[in-house]
Amino acid sequence: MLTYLFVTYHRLSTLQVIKISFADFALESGASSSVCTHDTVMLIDYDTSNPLAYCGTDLPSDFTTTGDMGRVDFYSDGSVADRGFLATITFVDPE
Ligand SMILES: [Ca+2]
Repeated sequence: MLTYLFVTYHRLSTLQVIKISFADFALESGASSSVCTHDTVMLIDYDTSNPLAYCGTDLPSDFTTTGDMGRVDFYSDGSVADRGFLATITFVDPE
């Protein structure tokens, strides 16, 4: 069974951007360290076209959107589950 979770963050009526910080991260690794073919977290900045994909156990760097919209996608396939992830979402002034 595949599991999908999509969470969209949209900060209304403000000039702030969205910051996503990971405190814990452990997802099933992909076929190689650079390709996530199984369980994946994707971080999407709506103002750019390059989503970032993460799997394995390396903690992703802090992610800050360009504008006021961002999305976290989580995909999990039907076998091998690891611990998952813990992230904090905050709204911050752009740098
Ligand atoms: Ca899996």
